[in-house]
Amino acid sequence: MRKSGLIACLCMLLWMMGMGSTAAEAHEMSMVTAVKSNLKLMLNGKPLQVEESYLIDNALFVPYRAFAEGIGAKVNYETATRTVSVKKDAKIVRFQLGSSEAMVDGSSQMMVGPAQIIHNATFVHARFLAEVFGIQVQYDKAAHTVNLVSKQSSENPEAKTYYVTIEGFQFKGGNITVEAGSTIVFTNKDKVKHNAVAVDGSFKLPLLATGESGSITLKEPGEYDYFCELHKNAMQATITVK
Ligand SMILES: [Cu+2]
Repeated sequence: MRKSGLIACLCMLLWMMGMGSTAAEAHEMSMVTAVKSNLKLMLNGKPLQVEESYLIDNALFVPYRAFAEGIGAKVNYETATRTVSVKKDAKIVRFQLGSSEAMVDGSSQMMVGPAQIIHNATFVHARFLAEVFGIQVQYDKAAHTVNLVSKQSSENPEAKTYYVTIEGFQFKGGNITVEAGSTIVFTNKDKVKHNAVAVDGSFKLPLLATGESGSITLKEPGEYDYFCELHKNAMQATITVK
């Protein structure tokens, strides 16, 4: 009776030790190096959906396929060499799973970390994959949002990015003159929701909650009178595109 109890105890102990080490390894893999991220991704003011994202050493890693397709690129995976190709316009980026080296149109560039598998999906550094295709990346800490702003290749090289703060029921910096093709990022700092809607219907931002941002890109020269849908009388401004 006593002996069998001791053996049972020993077995239990060995089993727990075994469990302990696998749990620790799993912990190291999934928790220490990659932390699940709750950052939102916005592309030109519209949400870019990815199933999951992770922070690895404070760098945002996203599932490469959803992200690449979201920014308008085409992806291909070659199983034999474990190589991912991402193509957008005339540019091709290739990288191998587990490697930090990427080939951009045939020339080598280093990424902050390797493309890697987390929970059966392959993740890659979001900023790298965006910037390599000329997409600007802005991190809005307050809004927990990463804003991606793409430029069309046909666009005016003079085009810039402007920022309008919505605060105190006003479009601060909202009466502006911008170069054709410029992007205007609106950020709401009020406790109530606001948006920006063009009188002529050429743009309409969704209602932005506190800390949220949305952006528009204006390509056609002209005067764009706009207002906030919820506070039409109090909030009006004009963007001039030259
Ligand atoms: Cu408003």
